[in-house]
Amino acid sequence: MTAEKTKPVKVTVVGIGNSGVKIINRLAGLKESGWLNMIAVDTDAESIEKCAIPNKIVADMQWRNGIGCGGDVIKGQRSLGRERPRITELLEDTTLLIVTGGLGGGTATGGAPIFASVAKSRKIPTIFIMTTPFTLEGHSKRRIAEDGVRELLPTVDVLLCLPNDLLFSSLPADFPVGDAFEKADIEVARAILGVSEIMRCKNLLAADFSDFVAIMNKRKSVCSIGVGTAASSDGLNRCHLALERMLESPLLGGAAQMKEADALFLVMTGGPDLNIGETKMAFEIAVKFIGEDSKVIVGTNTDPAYADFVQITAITVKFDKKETKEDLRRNKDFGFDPQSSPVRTTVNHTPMPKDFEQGELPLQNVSKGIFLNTTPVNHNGEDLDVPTYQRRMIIIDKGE
Ligand SMILES: Nc1nc2c(ncn2[C@@H]2O[C@H](COP(=O)(O)OP(=O)(O)OP(=O)(O)O)[C@@H](O)[C@H]2O)c(=O)[nH]1
Ligand SMILES: [Mg+2]
Repeated sequence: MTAEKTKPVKVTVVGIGNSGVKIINRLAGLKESGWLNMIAVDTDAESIEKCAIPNKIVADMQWRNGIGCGGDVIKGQRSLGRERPRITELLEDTTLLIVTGGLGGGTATGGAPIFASVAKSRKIPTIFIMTTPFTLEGHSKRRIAEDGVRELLPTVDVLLCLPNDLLFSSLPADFPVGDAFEKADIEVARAILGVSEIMRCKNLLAADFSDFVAIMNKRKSVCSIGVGTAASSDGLNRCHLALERMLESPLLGGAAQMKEADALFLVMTGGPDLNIGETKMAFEIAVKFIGEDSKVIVGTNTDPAYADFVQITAITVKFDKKETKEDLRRNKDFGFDPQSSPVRTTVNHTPMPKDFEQGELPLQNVSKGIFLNTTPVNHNGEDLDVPTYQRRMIIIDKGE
């Protein structure tokens, strides 16, 4: 990491697919995000059209014609695969790549691994901050998201899955749907901003990004992110307020999550007016929320864009005592299991709400075609009368 330290920091944030593009749009709307290199990528021309940032591409226009992937992961994979040269060019000089989008859709689920692969070949560290589908989206979306996680896991440095259910959990039932999506997207955008600030912490920080990756990558862990902000005009003690808001952040999981953490990253960003007294006070209060044996890494940074404003980001990491990342890659059973740990799919992630698990439906949709009324031909537990593509669950790209 020594070589990186001498290079200017260039954090590239890519929003992929409809959801990713909306999040990047929200991120661009935060005035503190001006230092980030933001790129919007989608196979859907309309979504790109609506996006206000200058760096945007409609992927695979020649084959997809700007109509999106309609939930087909293979199409997403192929479309973004064809954009490899353009992606490589876009990531030029990038010090850290952050990718965001919604797992469950075709473009983001299929395309995100292409970014991971290009970044890996260019030795660019990566953080993927992906949302996972709402429970109400059903079993098939969840499966697609799980497969997406499995695909990303071997290539990325850090994968944070933010459950959409959690993003909406703090809102009352009568909250307008449109506003709820906007709020959720801002929450994800804030989390991205908070995580990227780790790259800029010059003061007090006991570790750099390589330590961050080392801690996150050590073994399977449960992570949560909380971001709190406050302006000087919000009250007498803006740091206190920001801390309170951070603790209420839906993705953090409350003070209990901090208490149980094995490691805590705490990053405070403010304008030139941020003084040492309020920084010290905020860190001292925050540290009271965590256990005695936890490793704490704190950092601060100032930027004129944060004038009269403070942002406190907490990333808690709780290691799984049993499973290492290697175990997890080998493990074929990637099902979301809210009982043993909130999400089993990711190395690094936020907790899934208890009711996320949807039971297997007793449906059998495998057709035996013309072999319907014959005695099954079984080999190694497989019914050979069922077409291979159905037994292996291969998705056939019909080129639509
Ligand atoms: N937080 C949030 N999540 C969203 C939003 N829209 C969709 N999602 C989630 O993201 C997942 C993927 O949806 P999209 O982003 O529309 O999919 P895509 O990547 O564009 O893929 P295709 O449309 O199939 O090409 C969905 O299953 C939802 O869980 C949004 O506005 N905000
Ligand atoms: Mg789309």
